[in-house]
Amino acid sequence: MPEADLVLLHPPSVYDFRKKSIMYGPISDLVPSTPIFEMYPIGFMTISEYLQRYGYSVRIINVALRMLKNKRFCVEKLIKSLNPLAFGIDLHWLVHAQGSLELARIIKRYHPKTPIIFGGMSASYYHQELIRYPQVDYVIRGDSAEQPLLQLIKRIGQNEPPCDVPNLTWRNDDNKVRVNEFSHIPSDLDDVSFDYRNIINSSIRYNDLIGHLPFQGWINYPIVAVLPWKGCINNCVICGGSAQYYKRICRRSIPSYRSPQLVAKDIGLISKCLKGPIFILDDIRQGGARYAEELLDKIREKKIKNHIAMEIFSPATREFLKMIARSIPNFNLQISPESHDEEVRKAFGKDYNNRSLEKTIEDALEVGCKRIDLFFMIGLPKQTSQSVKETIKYCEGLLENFSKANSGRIHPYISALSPFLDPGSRAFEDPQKYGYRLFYKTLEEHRQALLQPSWKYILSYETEWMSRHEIVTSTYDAALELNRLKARFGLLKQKEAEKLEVLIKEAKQLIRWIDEIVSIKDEKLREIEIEKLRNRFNQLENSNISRQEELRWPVRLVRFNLFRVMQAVLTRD
Ligand code: B12
Repeated sequence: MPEADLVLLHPPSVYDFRKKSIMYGPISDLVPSTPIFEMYPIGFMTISEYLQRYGYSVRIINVALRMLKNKRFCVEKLIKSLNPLAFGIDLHWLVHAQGSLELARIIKRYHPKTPIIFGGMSASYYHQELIRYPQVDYVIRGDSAEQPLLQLIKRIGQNEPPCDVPNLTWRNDDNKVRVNEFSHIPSDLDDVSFDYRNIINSSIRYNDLIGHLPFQGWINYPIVAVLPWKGCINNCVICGGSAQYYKRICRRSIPSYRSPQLVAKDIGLISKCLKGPIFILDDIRQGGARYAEELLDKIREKKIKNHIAMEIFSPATREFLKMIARSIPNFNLQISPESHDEEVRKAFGKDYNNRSLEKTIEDALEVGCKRIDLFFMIGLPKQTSQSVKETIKYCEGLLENFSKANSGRIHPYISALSPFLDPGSRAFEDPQKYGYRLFYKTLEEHRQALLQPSWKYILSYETEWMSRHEIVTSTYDAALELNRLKARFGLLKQKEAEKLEVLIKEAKQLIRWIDEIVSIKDEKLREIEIEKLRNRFNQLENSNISRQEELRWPVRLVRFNLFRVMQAVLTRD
């Protein structure tokens, strides 16, 4: 097998989760991953293509997924067998704080002289703290690592110090931390490639399909994402990808856009090979009305049959929804009102009323939207347990009001803001102002938190209005009610709802037991008692408070056009 110049590794959230007794709860309920967060950043794809363009070979290994898929898979054996110029590990999401650092430690043990490079949103935020771990040699800051990484790999190959590599934090030979200038802030996204054929190609070259897959179950549900830009113009209080984060940490005052032609081309290429849903990340109106119109026009020319899901950050006009319907026959929407309570929504940073939300739902259903997912959250400023109950009542009202036009097309979801409050968000930087109390602030505190026995203790915050305990119990209670509603309105089969009900009640019970165990003073005894619950945790594994399958948009019967996949890989057409 060819040796890669750079090996990009995606860690599990906790290493080694297979040996630990932790009740993760519903922390990953609303994303395709398991609580191990096995999905690697989409940026792995752009990094890998960019470096290859300049003559460096890159191999992606989704270590988290390989561990999930095979209980006997030996990470150390894999690490030992590799011999690249450098290793790259993502610390994009803070939930990988423990897994990423532990994986790096193992690599250092077998390859003490091979540099280890970290990158991603959390790595950028914590670069000064991260570089102090002996297993970390370099941190690339910012949202666009391709070019700095290329320069760094060149310097590593030449055995020269990377003094001129932009956006880099590193330690020199005297062990002094150096923070290079942050000067690489590309204004557009047109020089990177979101070409999934590259990943297919790489999995063939390295004979490792699983190591390249984005998450468990992807083969049956091949969803892919396209990215119109990086950055955000909104400043939601709890979001670590808000305008404030990008400005402070990535030095980006406006988003960097990918031209509508290229986004449409990305979608066209995907639809030739994959018959699964395509998710256009972010609200395309962020780029302005002309951007949205042009993108929709270009997509229309491609005559896409795949289901396409789009996010809208605020209510949309009927005109805009009609424009989407004209371009995308199978379009789906995601909206996150966060709470039914307009005051809570406003405190979150979203200033629109329920009337305009309902009008958008009504219009979208009328113009032919295939499905609308509505996301509500628990753990928000000004939100009480009572308010959460009222949110479920509001969902009931919505399902009732739209039951005729609805026919199963409205899907409400609720979950806690978990496990961590995003670093770099307004609430994280100024918790008191927004009514938050943080249990963990540094990277090391978050790393250790991930080893706590239940998600209640992993949860990094509580609010003035809800204690950590209330956030947890109210999450389970809301889920119970919402699932009953879903069964009543035919969004969940009765049997499935009953099964979920049993699991949620079991989870609540376990949370209580863990509370009792945590209060045991003797550490050894505490560990023994937690270990006794491991089987119960395992039974709950993957079965959370909602059915992840419900979140899935339809996949056409034949999920891949294998002929097209092979043709595309071989001919790049
Ligand atoms: C798209 C997205 C998702 C997609 C992920 C798609 C994917 N595979 O990447 C989905 C919806 C699945 C998702 C899920 C989650 N997300 Co999210 N997501 C985003 C969003 C909207 C955009 C991210 C983005 O633009 N990426 C841009 C792409 C092109 O680049 P990239 O992947 O970041 O990679 C570049 C750099 O980061 C860097 N880089 C990344 N990795 C590495 C590694 C190395 C070695 C190097 C050198 C560089 C490097 O270089 C890359 C190329 O330039 C942001 C919000 C925002 N507006 O930013 C939240 C955001 C990133 N998500 C967040 C969170 C918390 C999550 C979840 C943990 C939520 C949950 N509890 O379930 C999960 C984790 C999923 C998992 N890993 O299994 C937080 C992260 C806060 C934090 N610091 O931890 C954010 C900031 C906001 C939010 N709350 O949603 N998310």
